[in-house]
Amino acid sequence: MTPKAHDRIPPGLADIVGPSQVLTEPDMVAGYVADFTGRYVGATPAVVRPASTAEVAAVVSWCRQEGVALTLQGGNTGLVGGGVPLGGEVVLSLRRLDALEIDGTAGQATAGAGVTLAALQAGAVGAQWAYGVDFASRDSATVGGSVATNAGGLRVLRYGDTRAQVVGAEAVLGTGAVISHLSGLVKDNTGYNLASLLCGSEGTLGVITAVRLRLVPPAPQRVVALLAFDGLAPAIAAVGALRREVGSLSAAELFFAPGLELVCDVTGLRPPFSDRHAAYLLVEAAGQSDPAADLSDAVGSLAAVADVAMGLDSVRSAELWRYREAHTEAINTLGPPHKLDVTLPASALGAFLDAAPTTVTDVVATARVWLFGHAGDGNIHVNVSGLEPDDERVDEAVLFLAAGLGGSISAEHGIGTAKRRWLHLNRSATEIETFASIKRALDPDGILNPNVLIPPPL
Ligand code: 2HG
Ligand code: ZN
Repeated sequence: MTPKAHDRIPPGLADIVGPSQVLTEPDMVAGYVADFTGRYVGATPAVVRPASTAEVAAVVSWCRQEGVALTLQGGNTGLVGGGVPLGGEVVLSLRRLDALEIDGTAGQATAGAGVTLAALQAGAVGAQWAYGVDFASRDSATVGGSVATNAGGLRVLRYGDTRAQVVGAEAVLGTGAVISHLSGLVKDNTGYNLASLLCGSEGTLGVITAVRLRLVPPAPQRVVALLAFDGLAPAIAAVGALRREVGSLSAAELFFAPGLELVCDVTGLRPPFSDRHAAYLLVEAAGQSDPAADLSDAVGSLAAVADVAMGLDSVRSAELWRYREAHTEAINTLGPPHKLDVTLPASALGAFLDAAPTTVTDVVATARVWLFGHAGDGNIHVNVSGLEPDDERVDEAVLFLAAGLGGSISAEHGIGTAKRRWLHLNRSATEIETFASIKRALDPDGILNPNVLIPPPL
């Protein structure tokens, strides 16, 4: 059965969640149908906002019975069109599932899908722990979305991606059945790891309602250095050297002169250095004892650093981080960008960064290319402005470039709707058919995120 997109208000939903939690008025649903960039804009007959796992299960069962398709949504910070109702689906918002429990003894948290990343981080800190995943949209992004997309972010080189934090999950499958495995046992070889399967499944297999997450020891002593380079090669070489030499390294973020200048123009920040430099590397070290000496020594032994700004206290560190974190909002002021989130093998990072700008302008000469990202794990965000939202020629050229160099077409944002037609660049036909088989088993009627991740049959 192909699930229907609805052009009318689904009446049974209000009986489950209460009339006030089924939003239908255009001004009420506006924040749920368009993504942050404005590139992906859908439409929905209703946004339904359950408050418990039981309500989610009832909503999914009702939708299955009625053949109604759902788009699952957390904080709506996704960047690949996976969280907005591009096919006219009913939006299932998980934001009200916001219970958070910190188990200080185990060093773990049980978080509802709607807990924001910032609330989880604050809860962990309050219990003298920390959460290992962090990214710029922390105030809006939710735990459920971050698990569904296996979010990466700024500290992957230190703590791994979201999957590395997940030790259990509760979810409502597309059948309406609930699975719950939240005990958090670190050693637990009792069959398939369904939490790990759900992680990165982009809402195609089940609705994650809660997760059990490992916490990490706090690293309150934190220093940041912004390094300037007059070429790309020494900046890339510095990443490898610092990863090897600074055991407390927690981030290594790369950006370039045009991006920095745009950030300064848009935010009013003063440039960090009096001279312009080609490439910038923001590195952070964090630990229980002061990592400043380790980081300064390692920076001092790097070749070809043109200038350095140190962030030795939290205020200056935050200022330096802002040059990197404000890229997304600054680029968005130029109109909806195309975002290509790729990972390169370390050995091909330089070749990719060299080739990316002309790969774009060979296709659309007037396009503007912005490169930045998480150099410590090879994840580069190629943002392109000046393109029509539905002109995918540049997207295709950049993804072919990345895949041709041995990279991934999605590092951390997921495949969503935007990239599923290029999934074959990284996954064999047999793998994609296996994905489809798993989906059929867990979501037999295809009602969960029907236009996400798995390419439609040819
Ligand atoms: C980041 O690293 C996010 O800041 C967003 O993943 C990247 O805006 C982007 O393309
Ligand atoms: Zn990122």
